[in-house]
Amino acid sequence: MAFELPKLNYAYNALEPHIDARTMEIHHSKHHQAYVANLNNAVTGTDLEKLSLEQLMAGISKYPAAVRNNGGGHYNHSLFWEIMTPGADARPSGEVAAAIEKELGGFDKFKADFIQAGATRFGSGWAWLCVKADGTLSVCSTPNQDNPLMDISDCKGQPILGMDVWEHAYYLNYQNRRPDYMNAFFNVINWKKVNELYLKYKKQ
Ligand code: MN3
Repeated sequence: MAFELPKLNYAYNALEPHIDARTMEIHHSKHHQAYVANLNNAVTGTDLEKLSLEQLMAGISKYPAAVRNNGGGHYNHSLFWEIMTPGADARPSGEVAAAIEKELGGFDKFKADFIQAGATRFGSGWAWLCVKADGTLSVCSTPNQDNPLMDISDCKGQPILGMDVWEHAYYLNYQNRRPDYMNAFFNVINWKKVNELYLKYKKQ
């Protein structure tokens, strides 16, 4: 079963003015599409084609770099599109909001720490909010297309929110101003979806 580019639940221009339509279109239809195509090329005809994306992530240290880079790229972007929405709430609600309050020092501290994780990731990578194995939340970042599901990651957990800090995610609209993009990202976070993912993975 070949991997496929997921459809977005909203139009390319739906996240404007925070994320512009051209960036969204290129990011989804070119960058993400390329990760999907390259992942399929890397696994087709090998034993790996029987594995799910999550299974690939869990054993990534054993697989070729093309699987790590493109499998990570496919996983990360699939989550990224889901945790953004037009008409986003400014702040989290529900149980994830309570957990952010209790475990991460409150929303303002979480936001500062999350943006700091993205700002201090040199070059390309991602900032994450994860549910760790013990069920508590953590904020961390990974380089390139790595993610917290990968066995090689020094930041491990189940990601429930991810922010792409590759230049391709913001350069057309924000040029080199990564902090402006990261602050704008907080205007499009689908907190209902993040809470849904929190409830799903906290139970495991
Ligand atoms: Mn990207």
